[in-house]
Parts: sequence; structure tokens; C-alpha cells
Amino acid sequence: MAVDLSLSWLGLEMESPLYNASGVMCRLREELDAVAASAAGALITKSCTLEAREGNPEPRYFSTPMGSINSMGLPNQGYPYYFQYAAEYDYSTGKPLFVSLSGMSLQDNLTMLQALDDLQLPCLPEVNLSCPNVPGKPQLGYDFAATAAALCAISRVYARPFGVKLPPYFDVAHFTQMAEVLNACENLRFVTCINSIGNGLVVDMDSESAVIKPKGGLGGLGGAYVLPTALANVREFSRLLDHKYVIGCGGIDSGAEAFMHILCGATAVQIGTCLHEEGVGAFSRIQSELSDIMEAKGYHALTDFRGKLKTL
Ligand code: HRO
Repeated sequence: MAVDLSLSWLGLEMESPLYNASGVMCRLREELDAVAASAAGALITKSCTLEAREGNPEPRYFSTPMGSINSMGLPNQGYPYYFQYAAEYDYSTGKPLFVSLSGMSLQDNLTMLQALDDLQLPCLPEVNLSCPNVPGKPQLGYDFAATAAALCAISRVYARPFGVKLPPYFDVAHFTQMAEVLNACENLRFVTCINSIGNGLVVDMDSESAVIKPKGGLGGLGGAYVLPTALANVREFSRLLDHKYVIGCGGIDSGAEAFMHILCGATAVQIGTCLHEEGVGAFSRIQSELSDIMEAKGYHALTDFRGKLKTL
């Protein structure tokens, strides 16, 4: 029996659980079109702000054999560009479109969500609570009270289903506290775990220098560096959230890591660093590796193993 990678969630049908992580191949219309034309099961835009932004000075992305560090600083075309893309997008392709929002303030997020609500499009917003790279702006997801207030305010202006992109958490008490905050918001229907691990530092031995320019070299880590942290966050939020979906992101560069994320409870998974390095061919490769793994294990559908991690 052939392996079936399709999934159905929030009324969306996807042929594959893989899509791009916000920030990679999604700043420009052409990049989004390339993801849509690939084997990806969905696509998401770059996090947008009210006004277009150039982002931080370069170099602002660097990859190593273990992953990546970035301090892009939210370069984007401004929300009208992505909303226009969402208005013109061909939803009949069967690939859901997610729009990532990362206002510089709660009011900016509310303004954008109100505008999105007015358009009544079939795309879904993922509100980024975790950008680590805007100098002077802490990640909202690390402030539980501010996150609770933001979710409350968002629900007042946007009564439709939405999701949030969370930073990684590292303490069991924080998983519990954040889950309580998230569970209190009814129309929050999915959480994406994790954004990059904020404010890492990669050092070049030869030049004895940081490898990226912004913030003295501090930036968000992605790729293999973050896989165990991402899996822990997916697993814990899958256990702790009521009737919400968890989307896995972090350290997926083959079918094996996609399998692990789904085993830990991810409904779908996003590819960041690997997509940046390899391009859209990563989707078909990872998809066929995931199919091979499932076939070898005798699994026919994602539901055969989703969330079924064994513990000792
Ligand atoms: O643009 C960025 O610097 C950026 C964003 Cl918004 C984010 O959410 N995560 C990240 O690693 N980089």
C-alpha cells in the first residue's frame, strides 16, 4: 500500500506536511511562487510590518555545518504587498497560504489583522511573537502577561482562526505557563514551534571575529543546532494545548527530522535553514525520504505515528 502524506486540519487539505518557515523564500512574490510551484504542501510569507523595511546591515546571515545564524532584522515589503499577494493567490491549487505578521507594536499587529479581516480571504495569519533580531525590541513570547494581553486584544479585532510563532522555551515551568496563556484564547488554533534560538554567537576561528554584523554578532540560531530544542517544544505544547495544532519548525533537513517532529506531535512541519541552503528541491527530497521511512516502518499515513513518541 502506497504511503499517504496528506493531512487535513482547520478545514485545510494539504498533500504534504512540508512548507517553508517564514523568513525563507518568502520575501518576494517570485519566491512565494517558487514555493507554491514546488512539492511543498503550503506556503507562508515573510513576517511583515506596517511599513516596508530594509532590515539590518549585512552580513546578516551565515551558515555553518551545524546550521545557521541570522539577524535579518525583519526585511519585508510592508503588509499591503503580502495582502495583495494573498488577494491574488490561487487557492484552488490546494496549497494553503499563511501570512506572517510581526508588527513593531501590538497596535501595528491589530491594524494589520483588522485589514486582513476586512479582506475576508481564505489565508490564515501566523502572528510572530518571537522575532529575536530587532535591536531594542524583546521577544514578546518571553513576556507571558504581555502575550496574554496581546492574544486577548487580537481576538477582539480578529475573530477568525489564527496562529502564533513561538520562541523556544527551556524550562518546564515556562511550557506550563505559556500553555495556560495559549489555552485561554479560543480562536488561537495553531502554534508554530520554534522560531530561531535567539541571540546565539558564532565565532570564526581564523579571523577571530563574529560572522554577522548586527548586534555585535548576536543572532538567531537555526538548523541542526536547534533540533532537540524544537522537538521538546513541539512535544510539550502538543501535550499541554487543548484542541490546538502544533506546527514543527527547527532542524529539519531530511525525512528523519520531519518524522521526529511529527512523532513528537507536529501536524505539519516548516523547513528553514535547509531550504535556504538547498532551494525548493528540498521539499521533494525530504518528502520522498519521509515516505521511505514510513514505508520501511509499515506506516501508511501521518496519523499512524503522529504524537506517538515513546518515553522510557
Ligand atoms: O527577520 C528576522 O531577523 C527574523 C525574524 Cl522576523 C524571525 O522571526 N526569526 C528570525 O530568526 N529572524
